[in-house]
Amino acid sequence: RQIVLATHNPHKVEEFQAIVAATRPDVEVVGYDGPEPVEDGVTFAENALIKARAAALHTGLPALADDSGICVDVLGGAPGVFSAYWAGHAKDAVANLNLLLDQLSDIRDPHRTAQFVSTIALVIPGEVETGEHVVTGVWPGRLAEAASGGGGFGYDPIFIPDGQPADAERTIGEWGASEKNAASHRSRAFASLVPLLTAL
Ligand code: ITT
Repeated sequence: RQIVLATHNPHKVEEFQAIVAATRPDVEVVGYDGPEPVEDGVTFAENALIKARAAALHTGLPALADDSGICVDVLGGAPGVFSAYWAGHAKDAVANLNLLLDQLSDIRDPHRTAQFVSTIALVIPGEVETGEHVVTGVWPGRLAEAASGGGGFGYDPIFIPDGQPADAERTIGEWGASEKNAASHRSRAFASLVPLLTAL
């Protein structure tokens, strides 16, 4: 069984390969290098469907796409769907993260709460109406006041997930890849998708 992953973000490919292997080792996640559609949706679900539909159409394979981001409560859910481009058009992860830290420079705990959100679309070609599925995973936490750790990608160095021992809290940048993949918004969303993969 092959499934194409409609992303141009190599970090997402790595994470999905590990997450899928843990539950469905019979499914091979293949990369997608076809045309990149314009992501002009205003919700994670719209953008995930835009990406998955394009890859399913182009390859004829079942396609998965993740649209994700960080939603900061005190900013009304921003950056949200604009997370990849928060500081401009260049998809510059360090600039994005620094801008977010600046925007929160006057905000102290307990008001620095945020969630990582991953919405995954699965599009199965040929299955009109029943062939599109959308699931979401949310990972609650808060933003650190400074970046730490070199692991992961994007906003990982400033996100402190809930549920850690109070005297040993770390950002995801300080977590290992397998630790992140066992707990993340992406793996939470994928867990909801697993029952739907029986159709593959
Ligand atoms: P594709 O559209 O090609 O999949 P992308 O990186 O542009 O790649 P999105 O449009 O979904 O994907 O943007 C997601 C952004 O949200 C990503 O670039 C990061 O800035 C942030 N993000 C999402 N998941 C994250 C994670 O697990 N760790 C850190 N930052 C994350």
